[in-house]
Amino acid sequence: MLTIRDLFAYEILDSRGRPTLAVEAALSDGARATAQVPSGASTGSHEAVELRDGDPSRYAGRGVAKAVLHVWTELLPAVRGLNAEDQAAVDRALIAADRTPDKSRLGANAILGVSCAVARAVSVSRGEPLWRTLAAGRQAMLPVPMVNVFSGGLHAGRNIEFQDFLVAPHGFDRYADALRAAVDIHAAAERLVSEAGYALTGVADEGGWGPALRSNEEALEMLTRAIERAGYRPGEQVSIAIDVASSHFFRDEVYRLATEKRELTAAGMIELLGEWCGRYPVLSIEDGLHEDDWEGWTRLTSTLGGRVQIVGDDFFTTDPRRVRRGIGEGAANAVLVKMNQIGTLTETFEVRDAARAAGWFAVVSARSGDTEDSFLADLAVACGMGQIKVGSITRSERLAKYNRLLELEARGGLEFPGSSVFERLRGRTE
Ligand code: 2PG
Ligand code: MG
Repeated sequence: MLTIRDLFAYEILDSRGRPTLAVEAALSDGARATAQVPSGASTGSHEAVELRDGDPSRYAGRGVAKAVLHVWTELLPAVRGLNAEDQAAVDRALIAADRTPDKSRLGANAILGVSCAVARAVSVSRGEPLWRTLAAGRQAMLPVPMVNVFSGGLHAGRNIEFQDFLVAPHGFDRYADALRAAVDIHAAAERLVSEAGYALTGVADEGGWGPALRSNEEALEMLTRAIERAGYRPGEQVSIAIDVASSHFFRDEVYRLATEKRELTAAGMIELLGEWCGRYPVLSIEDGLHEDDWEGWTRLTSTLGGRVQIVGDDFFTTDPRRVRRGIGEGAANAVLVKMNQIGTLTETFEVRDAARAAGWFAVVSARSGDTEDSFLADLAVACGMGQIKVGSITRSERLAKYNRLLELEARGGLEFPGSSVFERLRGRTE
């Protein structure tokens, strides 16, 4: 039996220069591998707890020395000697060692680091690509990338309220061509923004442009023009996805769209999003309503869900229990899958399995604070749900994932689904 022999953990920095963990797992046959843990900024309040030291003398309290220590003192004794190829048993042992429902005692960051490092060490031991180990015989495929072009909200100093304006280049036969279209559109967007007289002094947290546009609608309008300017057909080859991240501008029961000069109720938001879906080639809306407005989400889904992907991120926090409730209530038709929101690979796959069984879409996603680890690319391939969201096409923590997918396509043997991913949405991608 291939067993876990040792773990090694240390503090590293993420793409925002904030501490996170790297964990190495060593197996009984000598195979070893390391995984790095991502970290979000626009977090959902139901996420598993990322343990931070709270010691103001180091990294303004954001150090993860305690989480690192927990890998040595508590997680290693819990998994040492276990069958490394039984990921579910390893993850169960990690969860049991923590003893809390939100992984707050040992830290979801520490737990996830171990979960991922063990999986990767198994792939090293077997001499197979990580995605194959993760897929464990399930159908795998390359994903359509959802690429950030304009950033707002917490990722860009609250210039506009919506957080991500992305392109989904689905009308292509190959992943490499889809990614190239995103690069062309990102460049065209820069030209359009400069021509319109906006200052561009750098990129936002996920590598997208973060100009102080006049409104959220202007971002949609510019993005549509950027798709055309780059020579692609909006809707047919390239659609728009938005991450509204609405919990982050919801206060006192209203959505405060300051740049739009509007304060909206849930009904108002649904109406506005519906209008914009009619006016622009929007295929996907993430977190269009507040993370606890279950009734509103059901209304949003029954209104727009036939033609638009309605994605829960902060709403579901990759929690199998919340996703199952969402399926029962028809509160969305898609889930954003972020490993560190829940803290183990097994629970991440549980979410994927629930989504697939319900006929939902699923988008495997990075965090705004990410690392040079390409694990997520293999995870997206292994999930086989055909979509990934990593941020923009600048900044190497993003490119680590995109480039890994280029490698996997170049090596052959994996299908790129293109527009067929979205065929259940009425008339959106024809
Ligand atoms: C999101 C993510 C990635 P964060 O909201 O979808 O864009 O952001 O990691 O800050 O939660
Ligand atoms: Mg989001």
